[in-house]
Amino acid sequence: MTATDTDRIRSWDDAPSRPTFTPPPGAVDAHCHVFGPMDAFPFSAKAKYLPQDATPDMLFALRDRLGFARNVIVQASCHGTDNAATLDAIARSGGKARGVAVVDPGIGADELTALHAGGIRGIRFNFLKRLVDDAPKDRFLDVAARLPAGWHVVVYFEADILAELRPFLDAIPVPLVIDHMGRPDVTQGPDGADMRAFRALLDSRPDIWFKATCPDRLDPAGPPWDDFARAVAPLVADYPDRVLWGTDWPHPNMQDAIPDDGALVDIIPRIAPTTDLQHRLLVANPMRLYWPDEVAS
Ligand code: 0GY
Repeated sequence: MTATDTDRIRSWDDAPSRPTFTPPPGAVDAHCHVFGPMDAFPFSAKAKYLPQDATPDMLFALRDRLGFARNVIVQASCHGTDNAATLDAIARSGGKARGVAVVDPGIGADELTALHAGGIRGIRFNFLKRLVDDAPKDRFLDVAARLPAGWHVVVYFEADILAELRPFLDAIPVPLVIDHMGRPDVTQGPDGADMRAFRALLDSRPDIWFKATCPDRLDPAGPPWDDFARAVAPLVADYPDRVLWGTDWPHPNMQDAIPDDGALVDIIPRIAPTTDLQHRLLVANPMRLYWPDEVAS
């Protein structure tokens, strides 16, 4: 191995448990990533972490093992604004994956059209300083106003900047999807300050969606992530038509606390206890957002 290979990190479990919970037919893992393979799709010079390859075949094998049918692949920050790895994974999925890109805000109409043809249905704005060097709000608003019809914007931020971000979020003229609920402190409970601020955001517009994801990132107590389940279940119950779920595989940057994907799936019935909620969370909602062409209107 070269020195570079030695430094590359692995943040996922190669042999996750099989979940006890069986997802409904057609379930969508609506937040996951691919890394590389680096030989074909090198990482960005600005990448803040250098992962081992997490390939489309690995992702699709996990999808099948966990009982899911489709994936929404979110461009990971380590690939910068070159979406080739994400597009390659979508192309290999046989129609079972769509994606969210990260673009230079100066991107032109032709490139956006090409991304649409490749299965992209949204772009991601990342405000985590440990992942990206800059997040130019003015330029983000400019590109958000030029997106192809039906696209949305995914936003990733931490709870402590939500108030500061509100004017920017309010100005985005397309639907929003908030990654990991804006990373609330789930130990505050369902009525804590972070959850109250997040609910105020959801209540401000009917077209803000969220991902009830990442107990492993949000609950410092670790599995079985009781604080996460307690804080998030009421949110899913109160906004059942605007919520998505995903594994977050290959769990970027979680190399020191790699979650078991089977255990992650088993939190679903704790945050969505009825078959009706589970169907909305895993099938109806993501299909409406990512495969509207397959949903009867
Ligand atoms: C996530 C979270 C993280 C990383 C990325 O694009 C990324 O690199 O999203 C993180 O480190 O919190 O959603 O995958």
